[in-house]
Amino acid sequence: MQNHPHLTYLDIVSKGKELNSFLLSFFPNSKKIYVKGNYPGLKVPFREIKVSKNEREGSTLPSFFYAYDTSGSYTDPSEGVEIGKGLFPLRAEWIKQRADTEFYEGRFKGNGQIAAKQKEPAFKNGYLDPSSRMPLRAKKGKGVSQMYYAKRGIITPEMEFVAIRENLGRKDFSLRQGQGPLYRQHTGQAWGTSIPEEITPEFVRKEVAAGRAIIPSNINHPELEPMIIGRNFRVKINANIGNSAISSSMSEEVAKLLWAILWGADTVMDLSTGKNIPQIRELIIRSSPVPIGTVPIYEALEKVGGVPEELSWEIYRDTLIEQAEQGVDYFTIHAGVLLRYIPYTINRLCGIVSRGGSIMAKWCLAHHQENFLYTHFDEICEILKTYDVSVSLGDGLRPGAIADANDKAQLSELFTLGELTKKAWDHDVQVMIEGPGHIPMQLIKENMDLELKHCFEAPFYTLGPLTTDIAPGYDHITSAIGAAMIGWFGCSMLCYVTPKEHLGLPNLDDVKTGVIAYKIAAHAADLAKGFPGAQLHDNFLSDARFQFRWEDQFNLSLDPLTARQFHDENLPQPAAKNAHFCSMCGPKFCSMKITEEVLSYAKKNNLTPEDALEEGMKEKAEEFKKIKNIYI
Ligand code: IRN
Ligand code: FE2
Repeated sequence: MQNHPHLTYLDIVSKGKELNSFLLSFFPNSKKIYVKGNYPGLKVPFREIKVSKNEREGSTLPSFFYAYDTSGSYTDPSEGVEIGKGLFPLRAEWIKQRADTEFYEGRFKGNGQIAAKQKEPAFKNGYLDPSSRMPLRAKKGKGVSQMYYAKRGIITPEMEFVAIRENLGRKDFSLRQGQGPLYRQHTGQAWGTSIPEEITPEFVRKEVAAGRAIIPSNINHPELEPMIIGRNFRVKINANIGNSAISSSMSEEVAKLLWAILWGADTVMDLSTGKNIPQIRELIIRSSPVPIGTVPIYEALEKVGGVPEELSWEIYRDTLIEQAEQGVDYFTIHAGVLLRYIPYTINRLCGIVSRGGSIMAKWCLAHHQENFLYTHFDEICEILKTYDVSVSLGDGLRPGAIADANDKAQLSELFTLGELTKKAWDHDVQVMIEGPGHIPMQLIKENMDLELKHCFEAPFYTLGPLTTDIAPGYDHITSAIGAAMIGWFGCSMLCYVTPKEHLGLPNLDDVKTGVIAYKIAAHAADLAKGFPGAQLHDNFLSDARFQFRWEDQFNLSLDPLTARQFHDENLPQPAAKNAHFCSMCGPKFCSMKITEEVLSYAKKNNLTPEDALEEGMKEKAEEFKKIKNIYI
């Protein structure tokens, strides 16, 4: 990106105590604030963006805007977070209070040995001592998942936390009580959804109980700041990170995690293959305030030397338990790739493009047996419910070319995912459904409608979709178009695609570009759905733009430093920050400046705005006539 062309992961991981100020420097005039809940000690983070005094007459707009904040305590200077130290385990007490779990000696010994004969892990100044880490599991006969509690009418602190988080810009902040254009909000079209004016903990509970939303929150990830994925909530985005056999290191992946959440990733998936998978994951989970997802079949495959035929249920099961003990919040499981569907992919232009899907297809064909993820699905659910790991049912047969969109292989798998959804719900396991892929625009809505119908409204989580295949190097754009559409139609989470898609492993710049492209798609969808409060951000920025409050315009944007740099390329002088024009049109041709003049003309001459426009335009016409040879 423009403002840090040579940023490498070392620039992030070597910051030490300066990490906070370094990360905060990308958001001038912003500070971390917390909104308290009813549950003792519960506080929900937001990023407050301070704006200068509003000059609009009669404006009651406050001088701050609260943005949804995914960056955790990395942007809270009072926390003194450093890489490797781990985060404060804010959920530890909530989980303990439920009295439904027990510590036990787990399998993972990657980051120091578990102290012998200890009953509980040790904490130093409130922080977990990594060398004493022990996993938690459900006590025998107890349910621990958010869905378990939701179905029984119980509101958890996690539910209250997400309710406050989603209520941004609503009554809590008294931002919608004003009058005039700043408060104007378009009505949206939320296809088949019913988003309430106020999101209450009880509304959250109902959505989770119905399976329409999930709160991925493994009991072994106490550092997590809970978030919700469902179509009656803000559209979320996921960023994929992870090393491959040939590229990238452990600290590089942690740098990507911090970078992704700084720019707004709501969840992060660690797709590491190659060496040190458990060690990388441990560092990522302990450092992450957002839910972490994985595709466990990748690690299982690594264990058998990369030969899919050698995979077995036992190896896979052990991998699931190890990852659940570490605190992975959701697993992608390709249980819908059935043996009989594989022949449907033969005549495709691009065959099977899912990594997990192709591994399972190879196993099924080699053994001529049904997919063991499908045949052992109940046992998988038994494991997931012990730790409250959510399942993301993988789309192993998604289309990988525009020509293959919505074909028999893809849709057959979708119907099977619906069948598995019901099974998981019987175990109180939280479910979301993965979707495509490569889909032309006219076929996107059908995907959403079929998913809702056949998967009983479980949240949809799609990869893009890419709306054309002709732009390698720009697939964050080809896919953000599809992502915005499907988000509007009801998709709950959008898996980002970076400019490196189909070409190579993304670096830090690609991660940022991908996250910002998807923040745009998700927010555009929230606007179109008429999500209460979403448009307020736009109104704040539009207002700053119209009043030529340049600094505010930069600071309110998704990427303030880039916006500022683009502006400064032509007009670097400090005085230009107050100028009522920019270098795009220059002082004489700025439409906003002209309108501003029209309005003040009206005031001076006691005209209605319509008269003024007429009068003002006549005057402007005269002015224009005086400027000669403007095109030469
Ligand atoms: C999301 C929707 N469909 C696929 N995804 C993501 O793609 C999935 O969650 C994972 O992060 C990534 C790669 O999955 P495959 O290729 O193993 O299916
Ligand atoms: Fe692709």
